[in-house]
Amino acid sequence: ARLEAPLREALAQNRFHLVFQAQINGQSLQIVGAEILLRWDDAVLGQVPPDQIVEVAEHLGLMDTLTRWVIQSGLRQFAVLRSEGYRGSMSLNLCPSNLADKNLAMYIANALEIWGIPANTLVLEITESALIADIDAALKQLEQLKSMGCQLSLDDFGTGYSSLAYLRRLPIDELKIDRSFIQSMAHCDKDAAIVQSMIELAHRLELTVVAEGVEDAVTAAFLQHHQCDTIQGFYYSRPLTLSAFKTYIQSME
Ligand code: G
Ligand code: G
Ligand code: MN
Ligand code: NA
Repeated sequence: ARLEAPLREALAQNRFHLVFQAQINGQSLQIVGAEILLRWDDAVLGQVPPDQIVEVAEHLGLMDTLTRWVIQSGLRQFAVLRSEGYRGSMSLNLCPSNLADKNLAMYIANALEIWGIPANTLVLEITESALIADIDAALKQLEQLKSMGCQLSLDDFGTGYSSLAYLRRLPIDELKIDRSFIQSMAHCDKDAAIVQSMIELAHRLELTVVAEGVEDAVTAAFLQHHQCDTIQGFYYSRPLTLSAFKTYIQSME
């Protein structure tokens, strides 16, 4: 309840911002994408974590509005990057109620057109829990996004209820291995074996595989050795403001 009034006000007064975290190709070490993450630094409350923002926004029935703000603001900044030569993809997080929002795919189609962004450069990250509520409605939105040409990514893979069943049912392009596996694999043989098997599974299903939460060189080297396509984490870059992300791109060229 403490967050409800401030969140309404922050949304009305445009006080959120977005940060960009680089995604690196495991073989070429080039930047191939960025995940957009929501941030809210409130004068009184301090930094409010995005999962809390999402929880309160859902409770207030403001999640559709917040997601539309993320889409517009994210694609506007993505258009700026593209105009300066950036050719990577951009990933956005969707949450459970977003997939029950029947107008979301159309909204995204319009936003892509307004900002002149090819649909196949936009990746929508979904979590398994997002699908439990109403799988048929969710599937309909996902099929529509897919038919527009957007890419779909299964986020936090390995932590949900029935990961493998979803892999079979959903029209996804990418699998993101949850960072809980990645962060312990350097000192836990079981987690290392699980990660290696997830990479193989993804490739057998012709999916791109992303490791998130990579924080050290040993982990990055293991992932590269086992042909993980994309690596994301503090080892390469923290989530950065747009201008810091531009500087990071230049430093990697
Ligand atoms: O950026 P950070 O690690 O603090 O994110 C914490 C959680 O909040 C993650 O699960 C992430 O997916 C989620 N999150 C971050 N930004 C957004 C957003 O714009 N929309 C949604 N729905 N979730 C987000
Ligand atoms: O659930 P999702 O994958 O969207 O979560 C993304 C969150 O993970 C972001 O809040 C981001 O700040 C955080 N994150 C990104 N890279 C790392 C990392 O290397 N280590 C840790 N601990 N968190 C990370
Ligand atoms: Mn994510
Ligand atoms: Na994740």
